Parts: sequence; structure tokens; C-alpha cells
Amino acid sequence: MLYPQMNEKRFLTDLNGIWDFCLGGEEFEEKFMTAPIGNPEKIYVPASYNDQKADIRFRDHYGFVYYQRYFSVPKGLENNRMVIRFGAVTHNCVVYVNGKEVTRHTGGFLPFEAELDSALLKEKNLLSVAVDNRIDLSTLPVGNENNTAMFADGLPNFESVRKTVLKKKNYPNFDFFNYCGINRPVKLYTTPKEYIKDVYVDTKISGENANVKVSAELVGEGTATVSILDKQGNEIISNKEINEEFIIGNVNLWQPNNAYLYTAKITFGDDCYYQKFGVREIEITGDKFLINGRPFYFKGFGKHEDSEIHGRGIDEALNVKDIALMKWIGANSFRTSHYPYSEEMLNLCDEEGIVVIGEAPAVGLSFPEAHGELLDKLNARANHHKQVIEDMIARDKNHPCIVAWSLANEPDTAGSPDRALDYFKPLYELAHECDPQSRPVTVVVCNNDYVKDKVAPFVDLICINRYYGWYIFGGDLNAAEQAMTVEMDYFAQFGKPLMITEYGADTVAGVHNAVPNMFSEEFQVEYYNTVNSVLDKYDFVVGEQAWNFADFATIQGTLRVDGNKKGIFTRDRRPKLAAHYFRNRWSKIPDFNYKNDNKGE
Ligand code: BDP
Repeated sequence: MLYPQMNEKRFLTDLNGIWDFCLGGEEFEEKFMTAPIGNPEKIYVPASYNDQKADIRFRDHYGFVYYQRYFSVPKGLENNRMVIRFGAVTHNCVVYVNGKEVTRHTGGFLPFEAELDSALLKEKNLLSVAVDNRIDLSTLPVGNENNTAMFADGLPNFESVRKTVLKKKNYPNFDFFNYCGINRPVKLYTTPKEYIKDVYVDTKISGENANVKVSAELVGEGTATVSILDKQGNEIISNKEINEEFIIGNVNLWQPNNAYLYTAKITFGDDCYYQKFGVREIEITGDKFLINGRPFYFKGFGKHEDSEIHGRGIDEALNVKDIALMKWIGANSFRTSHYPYSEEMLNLCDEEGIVVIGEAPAVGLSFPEAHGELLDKLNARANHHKQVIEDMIARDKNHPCIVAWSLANEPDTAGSPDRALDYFKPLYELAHECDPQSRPVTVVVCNNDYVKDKVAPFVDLICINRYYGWYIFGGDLNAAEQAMTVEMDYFAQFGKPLMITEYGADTVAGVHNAVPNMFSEEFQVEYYNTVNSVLDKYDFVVGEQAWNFADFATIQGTLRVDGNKKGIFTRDRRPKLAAHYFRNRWSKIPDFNYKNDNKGE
């Protein structure tokens, strides 16, 4: 799916701003879609609604909410296709224009769009969006349904409070706040009636040159032509045909921390589209992860789209700051844990040379033996999982920053190893098939009984999350070192590259102790120092991504002091002691050849 753009043939505007809003219930209420909401609240779009008010009903809402605004379309665009496009609405939504449904969508982290029939449009158009935030065993991410049982069982005199406690809520089976609403931009754009629907730029490095081929999905009669612009916008190749192979001589490669982007201009009848692309190659050979033929070492983070007030809503200034902090600390990469991030963030990473592992929104999965209703739910979840993998790759295939796909975070692959392998094998194949670059595919695992897991050894790149010294052997870093060593010795046998995609310790900024103890800034440093000393011993370890880039909001619980505090930065992006530790460590670790000769380049 193409990212909307304004150019000489296409008009684009966004519908961001203050919208009307009201909280609904569990049932969809069409009256909030067909007529103006009476006494509406005011809410900002795009952003999660949860933290925009000082009101627990917004934070802990369960069910539908309704958004409304008017929009007008300037005269002169009548002969064009008019498309409304949502970057992401979390989790499920229905869209009406002037009282008629124009589209609906399932899944909270990928874009969708609808063509607006010109007969439907008036001078002033009422746009209504219903958003449902409920998660359960059939959704991604996964919601627990029976969590209340743990409160309800076995306690004396409980009946009187049972009704209150059993009131329906979202119980995320994942550790981040279930921020919801219109989280990413709403855009209105035009194309001519005959238009370019999709584009893919295929590149292969050949010595000093690149062999390039641009393919496109076109709606209408005729063929398209292609020209290539360099980074400065100079046309360096003209008038090629779609699917024709041509050469970019003396090619500038897209490299980590040294990005170079070309643009393919596709012209088709009255339409044109500018697609940026980078020339770079990804390959796994033996236990090495190669970018442009050289062994790459991932230094970076698992992240979240998370900030004060916006919640999971897009904040592009924050994205710029995050990338700047990554450069400051010497990181070169992150994983879009635990869902596909905004297109705007990926565009920025393309420009900045940040390497990204793109993750599907699949977190909290287990594979129980199922019958009846549970089986139906798990089948619905499996179908949705396929859909999001297809949609994520369709959206992101052109991004040079993306070097691998993660199909899920921490599914329970050791609990029922055969069922888990049967589940992931077809998804693994699907991801390779959908991706014209066939990027490496991984599933990020975290199993105490890791020898049972059959999925990690099966995928291209082994990614493990590990918390020895925190959840396991909490506070005992000697035990952590030993446990990590035993686990690395085990994984060495597969001859595949492995990276640690999460490891960390909750750390309350400002808590210090000369003798490092849990939650202090000194402990976080000692923790990382201990685990890293083990990682450094193994050549097949191709990367370290700390959990988490910054402190983030999550569900309340006794293990969480005002959110998850494993950030290397605080939620407002101030460095903890560990940030200085990593800055020093990573200044000595080169992007390439770290493990080969331990000197780098
Ligand atoms: C990991 C999860 C991550 C959590 C982290 C933690 O992948 O989402 O936030 O644990 O507990 O298991 O901090």
C-alpha cells in the first residue's frame, strides 16, 4: 500500500486536529454515526484518547468510542478519485461519511483506506468513526478473558465484591498499556481515475553498480514509465519501462548510519508517484547477518510508541528525538516491538540509516489444545495473524531500513512445542513469499524451558528475550552470568545467528546505591555489564537490543512502579546511568565485523 503524497498530480490534506468525541458502551450505536453527537467532548486526533482527559473513564474505557468532524473538499477535484486513509485506528473501527458506512477495519497498527463515492460528498461532510478497543483470545494483541478468576476464586466473603471485580475490562496479555483511538494520521488524498496503486523497486548490487527493476500495480489502460532521481533530485535515468531492468552506475549504497536514498518517479497517464528506495542487500550466511556483504552487529533497543499525553499516538517530534538519542548513544537499530510502527517513523529510519526489525502485532500467544468456542477464537486469531503479516509486508516492503521480520513476540513456543511449530511454519513461509526481498524471518522467543522450543531453531535468525538477574535469579548477577552462559552454549549448536532482543532491569531514575541493588541505576549498569560480558564471548551473537529504549506505560500491578521502568532513558527521554554505560560500550563496537576480529573496521 502506497504512502499518500502531494505531487503535481495528487492532492493531499490531513484531517488532524480537534474532533468531537464521546465514550460509548459494548454495543455499536449507529446514532453516533449518522447525526452529530450531542454535547460532545473535544479530543485531539491523532493520539490515543486515554490520557487526554483527567478522567478514569477515558483511561480505563472498555468498548466503543465515537469520533466526529466535518470536512469539505475544494472545487476542482471532482474528476479525481477521493480517498480517505487512516494510518492506524486501535483496534477495530467503522467509518461513516454522511450517514453511510464507507469502510471498516480490524487490527490497530496498520493503515486502511476507502474511496469516497463523489455522489456521497456534499459541501460539508460529516465523518464519523466508531472505535472498539476490546481485546480477547481472538485478537492481536491478545487479551485475557478469564483474568478475573484469579480474584474470584478461593477468597472468603468475596461474593459481595464479585460483581464489581467481574465487571468487564480489558486484561492485556502483554506488558504495555492498551492505548486506543485514532492513533495515526487521517488523510484525504486524490488520484486520477486511472492510477498507480502500488510500486515495488527491486535492486541487486553488482560490483560498483546496481541492477534495478521497478514494478507497479496499475489501475487503467496503458503502461507506465520510470525515471530515477539521485539524492539531490537530479534525474540520472529516464524513460524506462515498468519491469525493464536497468543499471545505476557507481551506485551509492544504503548503509547503516550512512543512508543514501534514490527516488523512482513512476508516470502513468495523468498520475505520477515518487517512491524512495535504497540499494542494499541482506543475507544470512552461517551464523552471520550480512548487510551489503559484511557482518553487521545490532546495537540498540526494543521500543514502544509511547509518550505522555499522546499515549501510543504518533508524535513525529518525539520520533526525531528518539533517533537523535539513538545516534547519541551509538545505537544502530531497533525492533518495532510489539506491533508495526507508523510509516512516518520508518520513513525517518530510511533517511537516518537506522536498521529496523519490523514486528507483527502478535504478542501474548499461546497454543492450548482447543475445542468449541476456544477453537473458533484461536482460528480467528490465526487468520488475523496471516492478514497482518501480509498487510505489514505489503505496506513496508520498500523500506531499506527494514532488514528482517518478526512474526511474534514471546509466543509460548515451549509449552506445546509441536503445535507452536505447526502454527509458525506456514506463517514463516508466508512472510518469505509475500516479501519480494525475502528478508530473514524470526520469531522472538522467551522460554525458561528453551530446550523444548522448536521454533527458535527453525527460523532464520534466533531472537531471544532474557531476564536472568531480574525475573529469574533477581538480584543475583553471578547466577545470571552462569545461566546466560549455559543458554548461549545451548544455542551455539544451531549454527545460526542469534541476537538478544530484550534484556533489562526496572530502574527508578534517581535511585542510587554504592552497592548495586535492584531498581537502582547502578544495578541496571551492573546487570548489562554482566550479560554483555557473556554475549561478547560468542561469535554467533550478532546483536544486543536492550529492553527498553525508554520507560513506558503499562497496566497497573505490583511489579510496576508507575509503568515499566526498564528504560535506558526515562519516559521524557532523559538518560539514566545505563545510557552513559551503553554510550561508552557502543562507541567501541563498530557496526560491522565486531565479532570477526573483535576490532571492527
Ligand atoms: C518481556 C516482554 C515485554 C515486557 C518485558 C518486561 O516481551 O513486552 O515489557 O518482558 O517484563 O517478556 O519488562
